[in-house]
Amino acid sequence: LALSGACIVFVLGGPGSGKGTQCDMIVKKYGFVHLSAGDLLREEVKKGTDLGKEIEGIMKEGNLVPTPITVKLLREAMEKSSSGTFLIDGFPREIHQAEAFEQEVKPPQLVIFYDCPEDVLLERLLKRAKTSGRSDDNKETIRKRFKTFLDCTMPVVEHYERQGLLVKISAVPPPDVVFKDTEKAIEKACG
Ligand code: UP5
Ligand code: MG
Repeated sequence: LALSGACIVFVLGGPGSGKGTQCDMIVKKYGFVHLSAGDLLREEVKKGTDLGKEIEGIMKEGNLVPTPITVKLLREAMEKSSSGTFLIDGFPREIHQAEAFEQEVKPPQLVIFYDCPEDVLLERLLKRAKTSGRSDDNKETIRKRFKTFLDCTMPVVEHYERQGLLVKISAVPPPDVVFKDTEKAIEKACG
């Protein structure tokens, strides 16, 4: 299979923790392929298809889109690319999704977790809301996104911690400081 030689890095963290920001910096330095599950879902919403409308409703509630949809979008995006290392940003968001991806694609080599308290996340997201145009960047949906993260995604973080694949990085300092720790994690696991 085309993806059997790929290196997978899962990039996890609460809403607004800086997953996208750090992935952009990783791409600039290392040239990896960045796939944000949220961005892929938002592209589907933009198409205005029935599937897009279903996804839109789920995201507005801060809930998780069914696993087969997200895995299919990720897989298709990966197969379009020839590169060896993939940054999978914002996925898997629950244990079942981790299992599905590992079975259908392959297990990750590294899982980065950007750790950040909720008050900092809320401030960032409300600031971004002024310009993001994201329908989930409002106080009510942000609260729901936090709850989904704690209930569903933290167990994934703990799962990979037990497997020794997790690198936990504080996402509180400015982006360039966070990136120093990101570089260390990448170079240790993928260098
Ligand atoms: N910022 C970034 N880093 C900073 C720093 N160190 N110091 C100060 N400010 C910093 O950053 C957020 C904001 O903070 C920006 O303004 C940035 O400048 C600033 P960003 O890099 O965008 O953070 P990120 O973690 O990417 O935040 P995002 O909002 O994208 O995270 P979410 O996890 O909430 O969003 P995502 O797009 O991944 O998912 C959205 C929804 O899609 C989910 O709620 C869910 O409904 C659905 N979804 C699924 O169902 N399944 C999936 O697999 C994926 C998504
Ligand atoms: Mg993002």
